[in-house]
Amino acid sequence: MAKARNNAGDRGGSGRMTTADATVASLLAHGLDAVYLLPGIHNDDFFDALARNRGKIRAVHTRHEQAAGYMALGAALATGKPQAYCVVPGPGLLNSSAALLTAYGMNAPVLALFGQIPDADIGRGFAYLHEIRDQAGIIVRLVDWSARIRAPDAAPRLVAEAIRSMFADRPGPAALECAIDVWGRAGAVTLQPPLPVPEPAIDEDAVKAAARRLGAAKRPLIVAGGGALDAAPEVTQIAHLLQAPVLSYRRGRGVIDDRDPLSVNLPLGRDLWAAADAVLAVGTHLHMPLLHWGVDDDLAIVRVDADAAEPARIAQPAVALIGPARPILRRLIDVLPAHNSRRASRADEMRDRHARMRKRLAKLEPQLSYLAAIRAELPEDGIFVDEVTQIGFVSRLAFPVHKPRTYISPGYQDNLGFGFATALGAQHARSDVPVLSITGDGGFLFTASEMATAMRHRIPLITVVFNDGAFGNVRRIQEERYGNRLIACDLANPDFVAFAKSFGAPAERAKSPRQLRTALRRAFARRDSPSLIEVPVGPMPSPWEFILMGRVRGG
Ligand SMILES: Cc1ncc(C[n+]2csc(CCOP(=O)(O)OP(=O)(O)O)c2C)c(N)n1
Ligand SMILES: [Mg+2]
Repeated sequence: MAKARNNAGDRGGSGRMTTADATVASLLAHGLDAVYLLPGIHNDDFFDALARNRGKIRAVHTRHEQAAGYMALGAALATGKPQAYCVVPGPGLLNSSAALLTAYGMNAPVLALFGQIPDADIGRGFAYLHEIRDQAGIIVRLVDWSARIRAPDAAPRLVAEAIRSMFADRPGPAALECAIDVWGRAGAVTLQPPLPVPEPAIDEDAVKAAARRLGAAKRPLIVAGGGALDAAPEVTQIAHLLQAPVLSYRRGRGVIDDRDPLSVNLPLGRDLWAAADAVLAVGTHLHMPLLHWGVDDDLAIVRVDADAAEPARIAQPAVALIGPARPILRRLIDVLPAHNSRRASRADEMRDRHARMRKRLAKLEPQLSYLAAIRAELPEDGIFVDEVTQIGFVSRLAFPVHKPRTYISPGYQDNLGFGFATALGAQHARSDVPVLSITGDGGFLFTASEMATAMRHRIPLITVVFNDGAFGNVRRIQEERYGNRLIACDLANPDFVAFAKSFGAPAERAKSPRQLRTALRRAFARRDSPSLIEVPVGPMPSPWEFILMGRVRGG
């Protein structure tokens, strides 16, 4: 059997091979060139198949399963391509589950490969190593598509279906389980090419209705979410046709270049929402506008969404267009000119609005100055990875982004501790551009042990840890809302510079935005190892009045 496996691994074609070899060959057939993982006996045969394909697919092992999941997530978000991670069942699955939840929330093409106990005994409660009740039932709650590989000849089809599902309908993660005794089982296998992703027909009547509504609007607004990332030129072109400002917040940042005066941040977007008569919402839940800012009959909403269930969830739209944004918006660009009003440039008006907004935000110091230092040193196509921290919150409003997929933010999960490991994955998958992770002292220690992963795999990520000795956001809320009754918010920290150095990573401290710039320049010059910069900071002014804002319409 070992011989059959070796042959299959070398040949990479159809023939007699194990489930593990068939799975690796199928991943390769779909263009995957890395698996983020942490080993264990359930998956030994799969790891051995990876070892025999070492030149074609990299095995990137982490120090905790959550980081394997987050690295696959970061790689998927930075590239827009499918990425995989593999962990043992039970605790391995649960350790990675926050990352999988985040991948779901961010519609990221992450394929989770989970081990299982012996196939015949699944569900019988025999107390096998890592056994968990109804593992498949847990997985079904986390992803839209999942299956168990039960034989070698099933692997190619299941991998292909899993990966197609990640780009069809509502895009997002998928999962495959495989039992400990099935990975190594050999049989006749026919490999197969990737399955085409079905493209839903475009509803021409709805496109015309959308063009009429938007073309007639006096105060149109566009809202771009994560579903618009692959339609950046189309969104920008429609914005110019309509002279419509484009609001993006976390996931949609970069869809329109922030140098374009039509690009607006969240609070400015809310001002415009208040007076808008038509909105084009592309690949966004519209959560904040609909639930916080309000809606009424004077606002015609056109939704473009890959998920047919999404548009009517919170409020019935005037028009819903279902499918991937790019082809739909292209069609809209064809049809819109015939229905569009004559429009004067709004560039001057928007510049004026931006200037006033900058004045309102100016009190958010030192956050703005640190972000300016980072923007000055991070190249335009470098990737900024956000975190749930003071500098991160302000970056969502005021860090200029120029291209899609260069700003990675956790989306509605907003899960503390996602940043460092996600950024490691982004940097691993995009070794051609620099990646920078910002994190608080709280969030960093969620996955700080992955500095070992960064060293082991020589991932040149730059991490800036803003250290205020606290879960600062929580602390400020306790000060402001609970009469300074502090609980569970002050932190005992390591010396972060010494911590990074103990792994062999270059590290230094920067005590001002100016010092941060100099430290960043040194770090960006280094492409053979990770770098860490610790920035000691004090309490910072609250950004929340610019994020959680009340109703502006609909009573
Ligand atoms: C998984 C998860 N747990 C808890 C929280 C709640 N939370 C939000 S911000 C925060 C503190 C963040 O501390 P730190 O990373 O040091 O950033 P700082 O606010 O101090 O800048 C916490 C605990 C969360 N968002 N996600
Ligand atoms: Mg902190």
